[in-house]
Amino acid sequence: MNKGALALLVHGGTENWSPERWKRRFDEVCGNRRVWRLPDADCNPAEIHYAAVWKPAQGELAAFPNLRVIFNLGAGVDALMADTSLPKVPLVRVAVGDLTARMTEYVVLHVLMHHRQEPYLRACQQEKRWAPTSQWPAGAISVGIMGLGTLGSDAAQALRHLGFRVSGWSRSEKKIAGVECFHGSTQIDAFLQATDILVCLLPLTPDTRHILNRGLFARLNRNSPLGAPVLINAGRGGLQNEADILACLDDGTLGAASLDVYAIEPLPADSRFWTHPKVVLTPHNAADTDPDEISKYVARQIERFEAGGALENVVDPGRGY
Ligand code: NDP
Ligand code: OXD
Repeated sequence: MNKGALALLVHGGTENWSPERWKRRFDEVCGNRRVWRLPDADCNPAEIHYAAVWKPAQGELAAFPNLRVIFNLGAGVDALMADTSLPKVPLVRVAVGDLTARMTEYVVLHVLMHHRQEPYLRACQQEKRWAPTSQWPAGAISVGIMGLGTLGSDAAQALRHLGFRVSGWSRSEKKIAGVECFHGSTQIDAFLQATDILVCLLPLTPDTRHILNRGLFARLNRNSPLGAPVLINAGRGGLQNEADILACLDDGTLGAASLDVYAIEPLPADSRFWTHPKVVLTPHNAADTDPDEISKYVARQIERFEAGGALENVVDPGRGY
């Protein structure tokens, strides 16, 4: 197979998604393959065989008639799946150790933050108030992870090593040492009833949209040392019903929430999440994709594909992830 040119379409809008930064990395790892940073008036769309993208505009990829593979530069492909004109070529997503390790750091940080009552302790510090509360061991807390894929299974293992009781829920059956695994709609109730801290690492698909709602929060365990269940969502904003989260925090159905993702990003200035005393908020940076590692991952996959090998981490369009 002849060497095809690669088009880079990066529209993240944040420092990590600076198109210049990605272009430099791809130039370094692509040898003599032509890398176009688009838009570029000199680029002939017919010469583009590969596209490496983050948040391309709807319809933007349909402009390349000879595309062979699309590489999403992140793990979640929901934005691409929503593009009805997406070319019917393999779509590859990111699944690399660096991204996984970053997400596990985020999950461990936030589980520990709630387990060790950090928001309360920081409030005490602000008020110069010496008011220790009793602590409990990690083994007294059950963390339930929705999504036992690349990210969820790694976070589960890390939490288990810290001594938490860990369970997980996925679409298909799983076996992970030391983790109680539930799957499908028939086992979700049992999963939720045992969960004190709910971590969501699901992809956003038609099946999972707004899955984090009042009906689900009401089924979480209410008898843990934490007092009320805690939600941690680093999957996608579309997974959560935001009005339900706020109402459930206000009426005590939820004790606290760590949120990294939102229905509208950047989070609008008038969102109550910004100032809610029970919300720990981060700006969709639980796990940044690192241009160094990801550009090498894409370049390796293209080399192998052109040599007749198989692509890895190809999205199943039927499942949507
Ligand atoms: P994977 O595809 O590896 O795993 C997805 C998991 O979700 C699988 O276990 C899958 O089940 C499960 N799942 C999917 N649909 C359902 C369903 N309807 N019911 C039950 N379980 C379901 O994805 P990753 O772990 O790599 O990533 C997960 C998500 O994390 C991404 O899609 C992205 O949205 C988000 N993300 C967020 C980041 C951030 O910075 N906030 C960074 C990176 C990713 P099964 O195993 O049976 O297929
Ligand atoms: C991703 C993300 O999906 O950063 O990789 O959100």
